[in-house]
Amino acid sequence: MTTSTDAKTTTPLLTGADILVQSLVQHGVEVVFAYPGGASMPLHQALTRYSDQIRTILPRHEQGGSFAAAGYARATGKPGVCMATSGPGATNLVTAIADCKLDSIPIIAISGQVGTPVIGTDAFQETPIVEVCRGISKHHYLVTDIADLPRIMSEAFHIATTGRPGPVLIDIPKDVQLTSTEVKWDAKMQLPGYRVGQRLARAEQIKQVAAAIEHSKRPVLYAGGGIILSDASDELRQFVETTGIPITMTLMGLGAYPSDGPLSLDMLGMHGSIYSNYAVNECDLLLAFGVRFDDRVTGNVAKFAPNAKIVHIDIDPSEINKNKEAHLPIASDIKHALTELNKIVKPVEGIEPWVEQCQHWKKTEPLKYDENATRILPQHAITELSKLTADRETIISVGVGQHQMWTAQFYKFKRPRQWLVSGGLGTMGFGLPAAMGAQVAYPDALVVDIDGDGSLMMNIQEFATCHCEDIPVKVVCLNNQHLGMVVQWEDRFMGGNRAHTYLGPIHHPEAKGKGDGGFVDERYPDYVTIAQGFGWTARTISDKADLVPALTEMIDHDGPYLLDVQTPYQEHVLPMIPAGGSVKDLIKE
Ligand SMILES: Cc1ncc(C[n+]2csc(CCOP(=O)(O)OP(=O)(O)O)c2C)c(N)n1
Ligand SMILES: [Mg+2]
Repeated sequence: MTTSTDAKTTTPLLTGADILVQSLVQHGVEVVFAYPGGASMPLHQALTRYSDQIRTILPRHEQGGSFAAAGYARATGKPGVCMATSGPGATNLVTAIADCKLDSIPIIAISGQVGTPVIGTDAFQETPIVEVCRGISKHHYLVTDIADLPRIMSEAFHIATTGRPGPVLIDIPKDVQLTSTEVKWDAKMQLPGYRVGQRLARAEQIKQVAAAIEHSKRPVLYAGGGIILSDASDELRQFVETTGIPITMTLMGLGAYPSDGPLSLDMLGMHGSIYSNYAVNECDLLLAFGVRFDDRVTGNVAKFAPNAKIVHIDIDPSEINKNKEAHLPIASDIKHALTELNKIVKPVEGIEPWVEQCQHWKKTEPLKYDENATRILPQHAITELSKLTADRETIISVGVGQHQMWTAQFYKFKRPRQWLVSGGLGTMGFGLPAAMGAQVAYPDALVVDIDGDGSLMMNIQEFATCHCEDIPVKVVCLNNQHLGMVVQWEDRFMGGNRAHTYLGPIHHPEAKGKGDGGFVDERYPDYVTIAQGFGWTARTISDKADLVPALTEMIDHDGPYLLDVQTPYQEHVLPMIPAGGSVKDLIKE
């Protein structure tokens, strides 16, 4: 946090809007994704006065802007900032705020509000956005006095980025934006109940963990998004290397340890690898680091790691013993805990047979698909993209559905913050704007949104933002003409009855599941024409032989590029442990 005493002497009077924007500058903000309206126009006017210090990007929908802020935050670790007007603008931020809450992503969402004299009167474009977001934000402010603004800004950035990170909403009425005051930048934060600094594992707790490791014969490390959020990937790698313990990662934890690393068991859970789920099922010690025992990981929680002693380390004490009771519960920053553990742990004696067993499962039950299929299978497209981009700085985002799970399975992530996924909320429409935000942070990186045809549609208007703001995002649309993941559940659990999961015209036989079961050539909509209409370069392919050349063309292209890949819809994401099930319910075929 920066405080400026100069400002006190040189700018005696500043408007609320200028205080807010100047405060963003002081907090190191480089970019704001902001869509204007009546109640936020003074903020936008102020943004133009600081345009040499902050880039303001106009998204084409506030949901796009807020997911771009989230993508920026996920890719950089720095807080992302988005802004909207009151009423409909503010409610359009709600989904991304909820998304960031569930995935612990630091964003600052700023909304204009109607003037303080009319708050509560159902004034034009009034929504009580603080009330709406109470349960889905880490914290929230309605600024009623301009004098509070510098303190609120400091608190908001502090809360968003410390402890377990999360979204903070600042709702600022128009009259507070317009009024002027002599600023006191050095206002102290007033957060008496917020004491994140204490969450560090104590020396005796670290010793207990080390002892548990020493006595185990079949340990498994279950690592999650907390590793990435606390910037503890290096410490984690060192820990794995020293101890020799096999590691599996959650959807949010992918990249914490390289998927091609010698001890990687890849992702666990509902669509995780068979070998990771076997390993967790049979381990005698589960080291749950920066995770929350999400139901998509555990299935039937009573049957999850049934024979294991459980060490759970997480920064948020409310996660400890929430879903699964831990034998060694520790509320701590995981980077600190790993740093301390690394000082005392040794190679675990006698785990060789266990490591061999894990390698055996990995070899005999790999993640797989039909490599000889005549059509382009989505898994194949992802595998080829992974190979083609392995040696360059690449960031991958996804929508939600089958394509998301296949990307988690088949893209070889090597480093933290390379993988942008809406994990907890599972929000379709996340992929394109998240990629946009990451690309703004890293203009020279290759940023690819591997999307589903359904998900892409949900924020497709951001094609315009990418074109107009020179954001050279690439999109690989795995187009199966269906809401594939829902189709998969229809096929597996509902007798294949199609219930509004076909994305083409309703008179097509496929809409009722009455197709001939073959490859469906008709595609609706025409994504290539749409993308071209937005100024993108675009191409569609359906022949397998075209895949690698087309991916290469996309990667080498200078600006935004859409590659529409026509895939069959009959593929299922496997393996699968049905919701609420356990390893014994695992579906392999
Ligand atoms: C905003 C939102 N609405 C609905 C869902 C439920 N849902 C989960 S996956 C899915 C299908 C996604 O289809 P698509 O993007 O084409 O991906 P595919 O599964 O075909 O790869 C749906 C409707 C969701 N996750 N998010
Ligand atoms: Mg689809």
